[in-house]
Amino acid sequence: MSESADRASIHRRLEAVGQGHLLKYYDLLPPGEKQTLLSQLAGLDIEGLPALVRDYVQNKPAFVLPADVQPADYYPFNADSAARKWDKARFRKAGEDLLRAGKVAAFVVAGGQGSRLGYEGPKGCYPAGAVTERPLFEMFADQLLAVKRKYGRAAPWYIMTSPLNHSATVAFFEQHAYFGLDPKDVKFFPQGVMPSLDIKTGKVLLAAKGEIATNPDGHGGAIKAICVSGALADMKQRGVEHLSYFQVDNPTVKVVDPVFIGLHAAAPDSSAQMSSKMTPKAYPEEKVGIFCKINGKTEVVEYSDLPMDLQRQTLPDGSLRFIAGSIAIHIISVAFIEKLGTDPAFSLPYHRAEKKVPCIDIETGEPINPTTNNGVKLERFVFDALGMCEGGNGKKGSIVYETDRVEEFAPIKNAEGVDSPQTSRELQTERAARWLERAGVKVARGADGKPQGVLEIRATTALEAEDLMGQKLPTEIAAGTSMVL
Ligand code: UD2
Repeated sequence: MSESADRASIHRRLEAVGQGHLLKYYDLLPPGEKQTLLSQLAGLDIEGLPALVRDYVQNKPAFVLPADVQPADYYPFNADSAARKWDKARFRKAGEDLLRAGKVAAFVVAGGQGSRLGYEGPKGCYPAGAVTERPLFEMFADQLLAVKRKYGRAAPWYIMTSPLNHSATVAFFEQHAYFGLDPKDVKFFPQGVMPSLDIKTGKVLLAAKGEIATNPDGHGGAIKAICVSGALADMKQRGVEHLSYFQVDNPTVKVVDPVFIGLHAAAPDSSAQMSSKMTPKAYPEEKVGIFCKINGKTEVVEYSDLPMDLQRQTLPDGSLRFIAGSIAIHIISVAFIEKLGTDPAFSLPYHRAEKKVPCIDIETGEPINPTTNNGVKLERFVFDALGMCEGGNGKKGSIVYETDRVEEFAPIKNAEGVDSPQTSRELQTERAARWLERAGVKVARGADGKPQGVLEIRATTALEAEDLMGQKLPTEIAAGTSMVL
């Protein structure tokens, strides 16, 4: 079809849904930009826009808490706990066998915009090592180098980017020679985007005269993106059966954890479709999703949707009843992704967020840098797929495994305060100190119990505390030491 026929047909479709303004500046654009705008518009679900505007701009979806909401069951970190005894060694072996057989891949979602941190560029490039300031991506790559050495088999690494940071992410890996990984084991693919909508009118915002404003479609976009990008075919061709899913902002995450993989794949109550890690909430108001059992199925309820009286409820021992906070670490089976992502009827719900979206004024064409929220962004969340796992009601379902916050949750989200580079450095140091103390090293701690220095243990030195045993270590770490092992 000719460009003018393309334009005419898209214009008709846009006019029919009240979005004709998107072509207002079309005739003024240079030829290349005309084509780019038409392709961007052709990729939009134009006929789906009125429903989105009605449901998420003119109205706000109301969350209705189901009647039967219980705390989710979980495998406690301490496998000898009276609440639930389980055989950690057995599941570790099951997970290690899968790693040795090449059936596990690492999967990081790195398509987010990282606006809270105020860092320009892909968040994975952020300097995160407590002492070395190595970028997040390098910290994960180090783990994968160590995993290959330990299990004799490389775990491939899938990296979900977004169209907004894809080339910058790939260029970063190329500049750093893939941090020593074999490039054929590192696969990048971009997630989809959603148009950003004007908060008052529901009109799609224009980022420029020739470009609509979009946002990545949420980490839930991963399921479709894996299927359509060729990543699924690559996984199947390699024989990968399970994806170890994590977020780009957490430098201490275990990129692959044999115990968790083993539980997911082999626990009697696991559907082996999608499993999750949790840490006990630090306090009732902590802003993390909460694992609940809804009509017998494990699901995450957003903190803002669980009534505060439930969040504050305690058990006789004083602990929180709804204690299982989501730290966004999952194992997802490739078969589950294929089942969902290739089903035409599959979709995850949208979640609405009000944001400041730079755009142009449709009337004048002048750029606007808003100081208050002017846009609605729609995102899908991957944990909404948990309720789609088969089982529940006593049958096999989705399992949750407790982990220790210091061991694997030191996220960098904000420039200052909670979940900041400073708190992450402290947590990385605390974890290193614990590992060293377990290996018999004396670490100087202050009156507040915190290590008096900054410590970092590279994953290539130790993936877990046990890996330090038998290594040549200092006998003592004095106050004020800044040390990398
Ligand atoms: C997420 C969880 C929260 C808790 C916390 C733990 C949600 C909605 N909330 O909060 O419950 O588990 O993490 O750290 O998930 N991303 C993409 N594409 C997108 C959007 C995000 O890849 O379109 C990635 C992003 O790059 C990052 C991760 O998803 O790796 C988390 O994104 P976030 O910063 O929006 O989530 P956060 O910290 O609000």
